[in-house]
Amino acid sequence: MRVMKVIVRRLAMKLRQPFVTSYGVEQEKDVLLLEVQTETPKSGFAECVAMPSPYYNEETTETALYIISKFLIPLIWRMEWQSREDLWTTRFAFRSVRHHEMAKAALEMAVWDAFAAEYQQPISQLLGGVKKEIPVGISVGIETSLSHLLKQVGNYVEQGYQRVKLKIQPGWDYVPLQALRSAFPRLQLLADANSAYRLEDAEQLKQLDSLGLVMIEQPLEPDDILHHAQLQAKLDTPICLDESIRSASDVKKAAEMGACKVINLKPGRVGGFAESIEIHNICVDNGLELWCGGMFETGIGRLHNIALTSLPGFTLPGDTSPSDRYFERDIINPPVVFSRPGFLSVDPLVGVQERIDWSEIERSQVSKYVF
Ligand code: OSB
Ligand code: MG
Repeated sequence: MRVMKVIVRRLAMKLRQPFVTSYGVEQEKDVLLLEVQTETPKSGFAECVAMPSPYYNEETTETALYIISKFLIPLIWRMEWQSREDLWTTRFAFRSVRHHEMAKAALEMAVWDAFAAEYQQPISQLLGGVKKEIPVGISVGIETSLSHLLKQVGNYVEQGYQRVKLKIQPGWDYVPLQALRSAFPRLQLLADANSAYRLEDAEQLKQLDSLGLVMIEQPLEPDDILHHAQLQAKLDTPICLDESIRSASDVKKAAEMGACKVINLKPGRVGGFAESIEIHNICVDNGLELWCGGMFETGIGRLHNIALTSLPGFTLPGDTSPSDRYFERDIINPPVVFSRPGFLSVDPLVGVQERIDWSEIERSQVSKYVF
């Protein structure tokens, strides 16, 4: 398989409701959607998880667009993929570009998706997936009202979500978590701080130990694996790393240092599927719990995350909620829905092309670049 053409579409998709985290508010989903066309021709798709502002990490939609068009696409023309093993060469070719994992992931995953279409193999099977159905959790943004939060979470629990993740920051942590714990004593509950704390806040975070959280996600700064290890030594609650993990090598370092017990894997954050499989294997070998996170993906990224979650080492429900969590209308048809409350089935899809809703893509498209 060779790639003859790359089409980059930029879409603006309305979110159902603004999503608030410790780093800011998202109103609209700014999507870079990549399509790679092969000789046959078949098309592979993937979306970039970079956001408009550099608050989650330093990449943005604009930097990703620049890196993809100026540095990554030129590397693709010389490549050829004939076997599943060849899919690891994309990641290798991209190594000359430092970091920019979100930009790399978009193109790398589009190549995997094209390979699935070209050789008519389910993407989940290509990745090494075994599960037919996966459990799902939900991520809840920062709220101002406790009663509204309780109502909202009650609604999610009723819908069947298998666990609830609450975004926290100093001033919005113990009180809402404690309220959720007393309202839902047996709920799998976790907190995501998106790096809003410092090691000096250890005592404040230690208070959360009494709430039986399944984990606390990314309490400290992204580059600070060392202090996460020091914090983990003080906490009973397992630490989960999200922003700190950009590569398999980061997972190895975190495991060696005892910086966490859980990994939130987002293929779009670590440079794509090949790196994700390696991370999965390291987690299995080191006894780290693993789940698949999300970045408000459209159905295309969602289907890819679900396919990845079908690998055996994903031990906990992910943030791979159905399409209607964020979008009134998704760009895939049918949208992602529960197979039964709290679960999603793994579609044996030979590339997401089968489920693309072109009318929705056209409706939300703001620009298009052809390479
Ligand atoms: O920290 O996990 C995060 C969304 C965007 C960026 C970072 C994060 C999130 C979420 C929502 O928590 C996950 C989702 O439902 O897609
Ligand atoms: Mg997170």
